[in-house]
Amino acid sequence: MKKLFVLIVSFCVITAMGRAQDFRLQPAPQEFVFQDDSVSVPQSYQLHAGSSVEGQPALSVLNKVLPGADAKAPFRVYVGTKQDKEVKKFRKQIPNVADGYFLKIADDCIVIAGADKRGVYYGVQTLCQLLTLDKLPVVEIVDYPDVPFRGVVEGFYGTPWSHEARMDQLDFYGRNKMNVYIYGPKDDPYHRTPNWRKPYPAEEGERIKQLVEKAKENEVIFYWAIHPGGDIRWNEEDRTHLMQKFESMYQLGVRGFAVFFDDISGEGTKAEKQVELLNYIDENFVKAKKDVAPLIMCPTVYCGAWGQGSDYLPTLGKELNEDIRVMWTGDRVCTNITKSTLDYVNPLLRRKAFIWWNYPVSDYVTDHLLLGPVYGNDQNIQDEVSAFVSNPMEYAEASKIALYGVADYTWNMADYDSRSSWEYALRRLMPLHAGYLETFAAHNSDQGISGLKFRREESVAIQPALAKLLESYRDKGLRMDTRSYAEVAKECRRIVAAANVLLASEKENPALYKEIKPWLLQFKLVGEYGGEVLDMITSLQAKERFMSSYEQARALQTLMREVNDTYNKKASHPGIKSGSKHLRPTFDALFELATERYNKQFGTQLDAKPLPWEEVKKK
Ligand code: 14T
Repeated sequence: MKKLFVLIVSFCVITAMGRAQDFRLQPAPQEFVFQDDSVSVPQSYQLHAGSSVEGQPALSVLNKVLPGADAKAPFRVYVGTKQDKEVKKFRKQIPNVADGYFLKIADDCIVIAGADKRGVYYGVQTLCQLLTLDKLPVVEIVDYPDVPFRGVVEGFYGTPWSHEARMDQLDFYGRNKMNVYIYGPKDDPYHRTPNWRKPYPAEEGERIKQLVEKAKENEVIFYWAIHPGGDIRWNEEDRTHLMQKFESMYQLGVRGFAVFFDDISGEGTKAEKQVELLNYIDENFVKAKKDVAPLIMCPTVYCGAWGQGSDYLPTLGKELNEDIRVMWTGDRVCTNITKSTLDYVNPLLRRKAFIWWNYPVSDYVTDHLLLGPVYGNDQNIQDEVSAFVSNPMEYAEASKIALYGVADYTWNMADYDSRSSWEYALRRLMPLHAGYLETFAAHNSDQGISGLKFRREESVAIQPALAKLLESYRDKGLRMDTRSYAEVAKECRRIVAAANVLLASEKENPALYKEIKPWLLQFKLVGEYGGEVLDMITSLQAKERFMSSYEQARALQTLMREVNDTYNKKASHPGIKSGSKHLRPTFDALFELATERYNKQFGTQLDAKPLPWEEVKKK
């Protein structure tokens, strides 16, 4: 049913395009037919643009990537929405889904026909991706999103993103077909208690204006969220404060509003009071303005783990105006989104949940980077959610590794492939050194033990060898599994090489470099440590060699602690962890075993206990 078109697979693009081995359209389109043929990129063309796209972002991007509009050129480009006569002939091919589009590339024309303006914009974005090839493939694409609203909620604790990072993110969302950005950083005082009642100082207001402009250029809805629940009084005065704050944001150009009631206690948590306020805002502000997007609320009970069986969610479900969107993080604060959590919450809310996915947010494990693939969310929930937004890390550039995945997953769930989506992201972030970045990301993805109990895979490819090496060395000493030994040794060299290359590649992606540098320093030490530990276990008989590796390994333990103690000090979980799920624990265990064996053999008393990342706190 889904693939209406015969799918002549994408290697046709590859063969037609020569060098484009890694070429991939992402987010993956829903339906496409590539002919085994290609056309040169038109140097000039007759533009037939419908009136509904005049002055719209779709056209300005098109003009940028395809300059050379010329009334006399033989090649034609038709652009418009289904209302426009310019694309009338193709009306039947336009999907009847918001943000959908039909894109056709033929030897004499290009057609970009959208269900709406944003659909046209996305058609142009797909064309932009195809324009990275030397020649354009002859193709027809029918494409539309599975989830109507896709994007990001800047909703973490810790240092909010910089203005520059946000500007860059909005461009990134446009390119990746994400259409919402919700501004709600916990540590902006004007978002939350104490200053939610006050308008922004002029300079900060100016920046918000710029963000709104930038969002518009990228067909992104800029939502501004307020978090009043910490000290709100349910009286007319505070209601007026809130309305005035929203009005001041409206004056700055904001056309999307949200109210967050998460992580509070006391007065602010009362469902009836929240409902009364939200319905009031909905009727007297959102709907009264006529040009404001649907109101979003984050409930106090925002996941299954908070208050099962209370009246809170049913009250929201029954009393909230039906246009108000209600956020939900799943069965727990940080977890994958399943069909079953939606089967639970949607009937209570009497609407489709607006998913706030707490990944790759790392504010509860700030000593870890979460750079792994996006996986684990059910791939059949497109009809049960009204939106799906990701709460990222305070590291905007590094968060893109996950956000590429979220954009791909929310656009086309059934076809989502976490591994290829992740590899695409790594190539986009560091095209010249993607393989090195992959090594780093593969070993920096798990949160470690935390109160929120969300874990990710880490060191997936080498983990079996690590386990086999440790087990066989424990049981059989030097008659251990030599193949695993060799694999692990190779991986240690790969780690050091990746760290060195990335540390020397600041220019390729300066923003990313700045964010991940302390973890690169730590990662390099982990690789070197592994190498020394491997030397220890094969030099048990050779006293001098063993002692030299032992001392190196000890020194590296100290240096790893030093990096952990030096960087990222103000964080809630200070320090720098790398390879903490499998690499470091395996190396520590091997270190301990080898040292104990040496002690036994030579009657020495070398300290066999590895120095942990940090001093273990006494209770
Ligand atoms: F609004 C909610 F959906 C939500 O997730 N709120 C916060 C969010 O700002 C934060 O980034 C996220 C991850 O830490 O989780 C929520 O905050 C918590 C929740 C906890 F249970 C912070 C610490 C907790 F122990």
